[in-house]
Amino acid sequence: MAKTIITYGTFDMFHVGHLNLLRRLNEMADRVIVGVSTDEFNVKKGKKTLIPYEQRAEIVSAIQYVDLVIPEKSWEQKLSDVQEYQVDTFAIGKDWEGKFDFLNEVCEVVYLDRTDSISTTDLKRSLKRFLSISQKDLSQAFEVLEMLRRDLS
Ligand code: C2G
Repeated sequence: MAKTIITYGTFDMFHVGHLNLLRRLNEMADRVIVGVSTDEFNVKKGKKTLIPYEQRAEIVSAIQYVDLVIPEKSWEQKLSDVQEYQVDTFAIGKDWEGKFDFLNEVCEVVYLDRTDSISTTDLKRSLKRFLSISQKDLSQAFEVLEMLRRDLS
């Protein structure tokens, strides 16, 4: 019997942590379904995203490990999704450990190790730092790099 697994997430600024999780799901089942949080639902989650839902869903559905992308619009939809898609396993990163144990009534629940040292929050922080560098400092930095390049060549 083909095994179906489901997960949910925002997947904003898609990175290797997201990819590793989806690859793990693909190793655990025959069919991988991903609920991508809509922009409206992220507002309810208190999350601001850089990439709009349509693009995040398109990126996730283009990942070879993913068979189906559905919109995640509410916290409550998981129970009905498990029934609708005849899901065997619900899996998500350990940052949600224990939060979805109630799903044990209808399917297996698995919390997976996260990929260390990468997160959308950190990427946003680095971007903010990078963008906060003044034009003057940036051009000075480039001048120094240019001088170094000339000295080394
Ligand atoms: N993840 C990971 N390693 C990282 C970063 C993220 O394994 N370094 C995993 C998370 O644990 C999660 C998935 O990637 O399982 C997607 O992460 P987010 O986009 O941050 O998802 P989140 O906003 O937490 O949404 O109903 C559940 C929510 O939709 C989860």
